[in-house]
Amino acid sequence: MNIPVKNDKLRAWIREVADLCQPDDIYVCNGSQEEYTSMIMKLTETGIAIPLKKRRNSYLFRSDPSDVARVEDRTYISTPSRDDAGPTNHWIAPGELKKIMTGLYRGCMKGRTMYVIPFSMGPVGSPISKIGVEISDSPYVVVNMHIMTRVSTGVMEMLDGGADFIPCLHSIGAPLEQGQKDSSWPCAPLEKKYISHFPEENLIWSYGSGYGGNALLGKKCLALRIASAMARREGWMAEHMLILRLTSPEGKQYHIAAAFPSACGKTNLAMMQPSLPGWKCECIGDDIAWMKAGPDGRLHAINPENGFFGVAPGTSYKTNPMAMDTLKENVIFTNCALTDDGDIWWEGMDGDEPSHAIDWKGRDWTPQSTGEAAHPNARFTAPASQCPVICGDWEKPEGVPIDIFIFGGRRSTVVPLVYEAFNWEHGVFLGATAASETTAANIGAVGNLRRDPFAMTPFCGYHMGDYFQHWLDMGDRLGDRSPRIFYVNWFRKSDEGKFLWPGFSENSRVLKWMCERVDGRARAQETPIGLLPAKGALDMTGLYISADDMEELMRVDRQSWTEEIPDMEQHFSRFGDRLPVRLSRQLEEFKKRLK
Ligand code: TSX
Ligand code: MN
Repeated sequence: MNIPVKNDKLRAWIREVADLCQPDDIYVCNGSQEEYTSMIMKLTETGIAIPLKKRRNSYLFRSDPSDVARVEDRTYISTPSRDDAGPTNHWIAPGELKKIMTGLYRGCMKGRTMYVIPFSMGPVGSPISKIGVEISDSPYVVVNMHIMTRVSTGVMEMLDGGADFIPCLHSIGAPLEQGQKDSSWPCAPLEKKYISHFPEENLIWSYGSGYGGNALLGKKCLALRIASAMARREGWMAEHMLILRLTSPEGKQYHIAAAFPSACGKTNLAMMQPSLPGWKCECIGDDIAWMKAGPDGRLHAINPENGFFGVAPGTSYKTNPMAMDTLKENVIFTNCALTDDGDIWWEGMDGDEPSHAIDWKGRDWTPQSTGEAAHPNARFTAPASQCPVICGDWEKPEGVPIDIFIFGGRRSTVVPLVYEAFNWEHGVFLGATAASETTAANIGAVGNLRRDPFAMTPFCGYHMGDYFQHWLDMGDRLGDRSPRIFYVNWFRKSDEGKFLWPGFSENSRVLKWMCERVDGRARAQETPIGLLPAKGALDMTGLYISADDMEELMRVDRQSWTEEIPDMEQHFSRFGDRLPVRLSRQLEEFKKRLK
């Protein structure tokens, strides 16, 4: 077979994979409009993609009911030494895992086309960007990669010129026998699914799933798990963070990167529009930040992605109007409901629910039906460039200088609205102990406290203790040019169970205080947990919250914080002797401040 590829490593890899997987055809993608359109047309003809009358060039896909989310129990960090993967990752020895998966890959693309997808994570040619090549037998993956990454002939030209790349092998694990009828979402059963990472050779192997983070390998697999391991080796950072630019009425720009566990509204904050007059907020990214020290000694961030792969249910004009306006055309929807007039729908959308729809499993649905119309993890895939508040500099190759890091979680009690870390090391302690209460979006019981350090638990490609140390090292390197670190909780409730803070656009008041702290203009009061806004320091103009509610929102109760300590100690004990001494000292100092 003639493969139009000049890069020797890539040619050899394509040959090797084709020999193993035995596809009927090989197609090398160029990322063009025509390619996207022709693939979508084929998917439409076979009934796999459902065109939406109400949204131009937009399509609905329905996954197999067993293939609806990332499979963390089947996700592996395969380092030669088990200890190097750490306590938060699943591990199988590279030799053993490759043997198992090679067996699965043998002949797995029979009856299918093998697509070769060259892509850039980050603007093509940026010094912070990386090239990947995904080989996949899923046309759904190809069209999603077109939106979520930069697939282009420019990338192939760089590869032809000898550029290095990260190989990402993907198969849905469903070969077709001669004459066998295909299903609309072929995949393998759970026990044959493997999402594998070999960080010491920058390699990704995924088998058996066609969904999201299991299959679009540029995102969680490359841009977080593999990139985090590369970043540690190379002295930069790959973080599970949104990036936004806030501009003050005076025109001063502040760049903020924020990490939250799932179900805290990260995409909503990334596109938030300030309620404070004169303040402007622009989106740079909603999920991942790659950051490197620039020539100015400051930390510069890029969004390695090209689109948003967001959770649809709960997204509305009330919670995120800018996302809703991003979704008007050129969107792929997965596992949303289909309305009778040819539009999508999901729980939490504005307005009345439809009196009839087709649910995510393809069955008739009415408000009287027992289950949801859209799957709770239903997704939209949309180009970032379509976001009305995408920042003009979002593709700047050198990135934007980060002033502020925010960590946070969902806590109905104990944790106040906002506080600032005393210093970088204390900020790393806040990130390392970040916790969130589980919601219906998590598996297991609702309302349990779960530690999710830096929101990286499922995404760190190496030992979490070493990751904490890398954060400390970055602070040492950046010195007085380090971003300031804050912790927020939008979700504190009153005794009556009412949210104390209105959230959403009103969060701009909290962000404004952070900016003023950076400029040395806002007052803070010292407490055992950190620096809280002094009385009157939060701009509350035009927002009424009773003095009692405000007091409760900001309250730091020594007793309840003391009750958190055993859980923090247990959490830290997981990391054994790889827990940096500076963090155990932070915990000891915290205990002393609480006395
Ligand atoms: O995304 C959220 N943010 C950040 C927004 C920029 N959510 C949604 C979380 C689920 C993904 C929030 N929910 C936020 C928030 O700041 N705050 C809350 C809690 C809340 C919910 C509703 C109201 C007030 C607070 N008020 C009314 O419904 C009227
Ligand atoms: Mn994410």
